[in-house]
Amino acid sequence: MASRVAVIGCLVVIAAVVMGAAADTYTVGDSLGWTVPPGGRIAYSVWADKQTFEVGDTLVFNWTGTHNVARVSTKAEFDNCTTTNLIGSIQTTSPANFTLESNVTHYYICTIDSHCSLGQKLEVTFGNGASPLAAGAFSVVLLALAVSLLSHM
Ligand SMILES: [Cu+2]
Repeated sequence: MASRVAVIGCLVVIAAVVMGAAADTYTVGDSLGWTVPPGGRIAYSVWADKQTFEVGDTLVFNWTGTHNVARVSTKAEFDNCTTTNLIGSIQTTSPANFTLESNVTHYYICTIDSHCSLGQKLEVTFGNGASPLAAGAFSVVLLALAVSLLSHM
């Protein structure tokens, strides 16, 4: 009996860990922060390639000095550093948090002077990591297992 309780306890903990893993927070550029990168835009491409972004994750843009963060909707705007179709408002206070709310490529640029053309831009694409949906489904399976164990006690 006690072992069943322990098993159920473990399942609950595992479910909590899986649910927690479904939403991560990323500091854009890590120690570089959000700035005009010394080597051009490659800095943020390299940084983004190292991450496994998932819907529900949060990006935190940290900066000092004069910068901002604007989310643009198309690759053309991103490439040309134009802001004709902003999604939401331009964030002007650091740290600025953005949630990756859907499974589409997210584009962020700084609109100050020529910062964007100089490489202060970030493109976020989604990889093959477990989606929140998969994590949710896994949790439901664990819950069903726990309920089944309880009903046999
Ligand atoms: Cu800037």
